[in-house]
Amino acid sequence: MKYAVFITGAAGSAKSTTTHLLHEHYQVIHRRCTVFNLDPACDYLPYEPAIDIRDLVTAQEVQDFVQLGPNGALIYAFQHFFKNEREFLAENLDYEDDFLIFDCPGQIELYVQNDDLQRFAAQLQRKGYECCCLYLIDSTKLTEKKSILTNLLISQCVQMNMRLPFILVASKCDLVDENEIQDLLEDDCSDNEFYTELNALIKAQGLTEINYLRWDSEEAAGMLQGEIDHAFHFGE
Ligand SMILES: Nc1nc2c(ncn2[C@@H]2O[C@H](COP(=O)(O)OP(=O)(O)OP(=O)(O)O)[C@@H](O)[C@H]2O)c(=O)[nH]1
Ligand SMILES: [Mg+2]
Repeated sequence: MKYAVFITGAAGSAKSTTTHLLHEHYQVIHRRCTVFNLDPACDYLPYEPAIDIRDLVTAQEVQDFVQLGPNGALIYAFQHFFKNEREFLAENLDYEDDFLIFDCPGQIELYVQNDDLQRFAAQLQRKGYECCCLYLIDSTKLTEKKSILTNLLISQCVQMNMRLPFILVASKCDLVDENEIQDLLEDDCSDNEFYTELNALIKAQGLTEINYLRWDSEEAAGMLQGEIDHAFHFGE
């Protein structure tokens, strides 16, 4: 079998760090793993990608040639890449028993106004890849009910767009008290009717089942592997 994992989440939510963690872990457990950087705006990566969107186009190059600011340039570069390279990517990604990891950009526009990634995932599926989407939320942003609901709703936008098995992970949990987040998640916000309705919807969707990731934990990579394997029904 062949597998592809899309690592998504808002800007700074630890996508590249998680990609690196997973890549190293797969090497340790002798899984063949290929890593792709799909972020045309990043300056630094903690890993060495096999394919790097920046070798073909960077957000800075777009900014230099087109009248766009940094966010518009990132989206333009991403769309340009998929318009011109989707066939190349799909033709070159055909490794038996392989795990592909895609480190994606954080801009929500790429998921709510654009279906390049979703179409690319569908193309991989046609080539026999099982795909899943891991969505990271920076847990330091989960400090009040409003931000929890907002972040979970944004995660739903990504899930709706990607149409793949979905894994929700709260990152940077070394910086927060997980129990406080869990209490906020379970609070039914009875003093605000709109939040109460939203909360019920989010609970019904199973979105309160978040995995907590702390990079100082020895179990972090194993937890990620377990969740991804579960999404793929790996070994069943
Ligand atoms: N304390 C703490 N910091 C973390 C953790 N994971 C990542 N970071 C830090 O968070 C920052 C952002 O991490 P990245 O992995 O670059 O995040 P990203 O989502 O790839 O960021 P963009 O690509 O810019 O959207 C970096 O300074 C990391 O070192 C964690 O578990 N705990
Ligand atoms: Mg990154």
